[in-house]
Amino acid sequence: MADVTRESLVHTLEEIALLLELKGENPFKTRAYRNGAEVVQNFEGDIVGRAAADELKGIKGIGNALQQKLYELASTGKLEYFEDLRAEFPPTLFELFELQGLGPKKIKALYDKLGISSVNELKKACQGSEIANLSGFGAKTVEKILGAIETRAKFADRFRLGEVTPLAETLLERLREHPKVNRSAIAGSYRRAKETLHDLDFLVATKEPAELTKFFTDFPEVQEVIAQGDTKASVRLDNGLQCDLRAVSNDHFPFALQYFTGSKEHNVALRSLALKKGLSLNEYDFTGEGDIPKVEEEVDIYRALKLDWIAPELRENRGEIEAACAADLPDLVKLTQLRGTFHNHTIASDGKNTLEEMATAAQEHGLQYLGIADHSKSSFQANGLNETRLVQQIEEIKIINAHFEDFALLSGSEVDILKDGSLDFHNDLLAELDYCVASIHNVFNLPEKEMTNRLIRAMENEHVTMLGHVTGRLLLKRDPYAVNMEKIIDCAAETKTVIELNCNPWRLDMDWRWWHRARDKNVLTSINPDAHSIEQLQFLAYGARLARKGWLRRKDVLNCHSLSEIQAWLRLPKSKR
Ligand code: DGT
Ligand code: CA
Ligand code: CA
Ligand code: ZN
Repeated sequence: MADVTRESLVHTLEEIALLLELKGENPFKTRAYRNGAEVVQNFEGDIVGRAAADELKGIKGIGNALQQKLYELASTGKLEYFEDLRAEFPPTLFELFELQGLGPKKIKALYDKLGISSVNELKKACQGSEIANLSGFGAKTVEKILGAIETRAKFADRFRLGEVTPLAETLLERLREHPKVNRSAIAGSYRRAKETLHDLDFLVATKEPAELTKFFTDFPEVQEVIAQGDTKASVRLDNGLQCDLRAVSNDHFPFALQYFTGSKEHNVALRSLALKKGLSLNEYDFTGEGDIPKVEEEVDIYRALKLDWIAPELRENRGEIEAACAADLPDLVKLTQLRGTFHNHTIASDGKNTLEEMATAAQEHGLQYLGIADHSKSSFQANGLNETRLVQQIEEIKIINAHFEDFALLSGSEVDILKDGSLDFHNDLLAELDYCVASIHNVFNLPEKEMTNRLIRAMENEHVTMLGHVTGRLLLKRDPYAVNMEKIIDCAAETKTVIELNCNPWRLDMDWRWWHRARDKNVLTSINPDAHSIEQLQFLAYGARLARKGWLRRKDVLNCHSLSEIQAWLRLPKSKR
C-alpha cells in the first residue's frame, strides 16, 4: 500500500477538485473538495490516523461524502471514485499537474480553450503565439511554463537513491542466489552512492551468461526488455527504472566491477595513470609489454597501480586518486559507528509514533540516544508545538528517561527560522532544551544575500546547535533555495554551529559536494534521519553513505560520540565546543 500522508490526502482532494472543474461540474461540489483539502492541510492532530479509523465526524468543513472518501483513501491507500474520474481523461493530461507553477485554473484554460492535454502539446503551443494571447496568460507566463517543462525534462528518468535501494537489494539477492552465479554486485552510480541515479548496473560472474541474461529478463518486475544478448541485457521495470545486466567470466569480474562502477571521470584518470606505468586498462583486463599484474579482486587493480583501494563513494575524480597515491585517503565513517541521532519527530507534531515508540525503535537500532526535534509553532501545517506544549514535552521526556539506564531521549526542537533570521521561540525557552535544530520551512524565494543572512543570523544564536536541511532542496522536485554555501560554511566554523546531513531520501542535504570543504574548516556534521516514523530511522543508512561520499571521517560526525560524551559536549557553551 502506498504511504498515506497528510500531503497525499490533500493532493488527491485537490486533484479531484481539478478534475471536476475540467468536467464542468457544479462549482459547489468542486469547492467542497478544495475546502476539504485546506481543512486536512491545516488540521491540528493526526488527520491520517483519524481518517483511517473512520473518525472524522464533527470536523468542520468535511461533510459526509468527503469523510467516506478520506476513510477509503486512508485505510486502503486507494479511492475508486478518484480512479474512475481519472479514467475519463487522457492519461497524459496528468503530466501537466507535474509542472511547477501551473495551477488548476491555467490547466483548465489550456484544456478547454486549446485542447492541450500533454506536456508535448503544451511545449509546441508555447512556441507559437496561441498561449500568450490567451486571457490570463502572457509572454511572461509562457516563459515560466517553458522553464517548468525544462526542469521536468531534466528530472525525467532519474530516481532518488533511497527510493530504489530496497528494490535494488532484492534483485541483487535474487541474482546472488542463482546456482550458476559465482560473484555479483551492483556497480554504477548506485555503488558510488550518488543521490539520484539513472539506472542500475548489475554484474554477475558466471560460466553460463546466456542463462543468466534470460533469468534476468524473466524477472516478474520487468515491463519491457530493451535489449538482450548472450552476455548483457537491459530492461525497464514496472516502476520505470532501467536495469542493465552484464554477465562476465570470473576472471573478468574485478575489471568489469571497477569499470562499471565509474565514474567515467575516475576511470579516465585511472586509465591514464595505468598508461604511464605501461599498462592498458579496460573492462576485461590489463594488457601491455612486460609483467602483467595478477588480479583476483578489485583491490588488486588499484594495488597494481601503486594506489590504496579507493572506496566507491569517492570515485568522482575529486582528488581521490592523488590521495590514494600518497596513502592519504580518509578513513571513512561507517553506519555502525553512529551512537545516536538528533532530528526526529513524534505525534506531537507531524510524526506517526509516540516518544516511547521512537525510543524503543532507536534502541533496536543500537543507538544510545535519540534527539526529539518536533516542529515549532510557525510550522502550523506540520502541527508545530507552541511554548506550552514544548514545555510539556520536556517534562514527558524526563519521565520517560527515568526508565532507561544506558539510553536517553534528548529534548530538542526543530525551531523555525523566521523570515528575518529570528527564531520561532525565545532564548529562555531554547535554553531549557538539550539542543536545537534550526530550519527554514517557509518564504523560500528570498534573494541569495537575504537568505544567506537569514541563516547566518540563526547560526549566531547561542542556542542553535545545528542547521536542519540547509538548502531546502527536494531531489528531483524542488531546487535548493538561493544561498551562498561558502559563507554558510565559514559562519558554521566561526560560530561552532553543526550542519546536519539530513538523510531523508528526498533531501540528502547538505549536498555531498560541500562536506570536504566543511570538514577542512572543522565544521561538524550530524547525520540525522529526520524520522517521522520508526521505520524512517533506517534513513540513517543513506546518510552514512552520503557522508562517506563527502569524505567524512568518524571524527567529523557529532553523533558518533557516545551518550556521555554528547551530554558533556551539549553542556559546553557553543564557543567552547
Ligand atoms: P547513472 O547516469 O546514474 O546511471 O550513472 P552511472 O555512472 O551509473 O553511468 P552508466 O550507467 O551510464 O555507466 C556505468 C559506468 O560505466 C560509468 O560510471 C562508467 C562506465 N562507463 C560507461 N560508459 C563509459 C565510457 O564511455 N567511458 C568510460 N571510461 N567509462 C564508461
Ligand atoms: Ca547506472
Ligand atoms: Ca547503465
Ligand atoms: Zn524540517
